[in-house]
Amino acid sequence: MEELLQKIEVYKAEIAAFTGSNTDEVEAFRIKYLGTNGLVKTVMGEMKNVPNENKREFGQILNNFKIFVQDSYDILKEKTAETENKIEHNFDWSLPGNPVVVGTRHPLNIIRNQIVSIFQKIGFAVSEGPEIEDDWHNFGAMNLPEDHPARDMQDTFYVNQNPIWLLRTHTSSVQARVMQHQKPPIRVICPGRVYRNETISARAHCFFHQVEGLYIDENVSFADLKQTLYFFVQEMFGKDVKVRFRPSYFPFTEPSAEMDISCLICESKGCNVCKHSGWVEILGSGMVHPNVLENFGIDSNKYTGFAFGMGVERIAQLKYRVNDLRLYSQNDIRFLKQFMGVV
Ligand code: 2U9
Repeated sequence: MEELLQKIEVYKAEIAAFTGSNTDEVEAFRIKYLGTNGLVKTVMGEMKNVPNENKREFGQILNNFKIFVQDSYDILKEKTAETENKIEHNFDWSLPGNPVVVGTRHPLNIIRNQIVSIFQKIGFAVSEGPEIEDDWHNFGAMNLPEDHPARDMQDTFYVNQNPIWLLRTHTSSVQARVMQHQKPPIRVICPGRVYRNETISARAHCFFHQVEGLYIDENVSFADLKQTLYFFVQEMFGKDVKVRFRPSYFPFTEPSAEMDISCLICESKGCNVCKHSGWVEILGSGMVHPNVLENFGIDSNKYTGFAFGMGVERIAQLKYRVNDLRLYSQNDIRFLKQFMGVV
């Protein structure tokens, strides 16, 4: 009994010295003393060992102890609520918030969006299609029959289970799908990712991005092609830009031409980018080959069309002076954050 009285005194001293002042600490206090397995319960349990003649006196002591603990807890709880309330009221709501880190648009998406909106201004619709294509949509329909030597320039990746499936080498396959389902007039641009079996280096990659365009109607001429592409470069690179066309060869267009613009980096004075020629190549184009029109049941005596294709990386390289293609897909934050704020 003497021992029990001593324990109670120790607990009382402990409680008086308790300094906890937040909700968690006060809750820990409650559990320790007043909880189901708390010290008050344990002390009360000792009553059964107290001789009958002392039970009355002891009952009083234990009861007082219980009241003391309960009162101490109530006071602590009230004080804590008060201080926490005060902290809340003293909070300066005018403080600036924590900055939210937002991502940046990828430079290729910025340029892709710009190209798309320029062509939308002059009435081109936008179409997208699958990246895994069949041989016919990618090659056959584009006047590139099997064993055609021009297929070598567009070697790609094939699906093991069925080699008629391949990763598209250009977005022409999307125009092919448009021609399958739509009658002329057709005026469409097709942005998207394309694949080639190339060794990765600063100047080549096994995937890149294109925007291709197609315009088919009666009386579409090479003059329409030139004026449309001239409008595009003026919108993209400014009114001072000059253009020139060089004859070229593509199996899907005849005649074909590559388009150069005057070098904006050195103002045509000669630099590394234009290889001291004053001109940089930006896209390929031409009049749609009659075979391609006929492949889709379009009468090539009635309808003509022009088509063009450009690499988004190439345009971005000229706009932002990116000299290594690999930077676009390495996800290096130091590269990407330079485009912060460009929309
Ligand atoms: C159809 C008919 C013709 C699309 C064309 C080019 C010329 C061209 C290259 C530019 C750089 C590919 O990204 S690149 O490597 N493209 O030079 N593309 S004409 O001709 C078509 C497309 C669809 C039905």
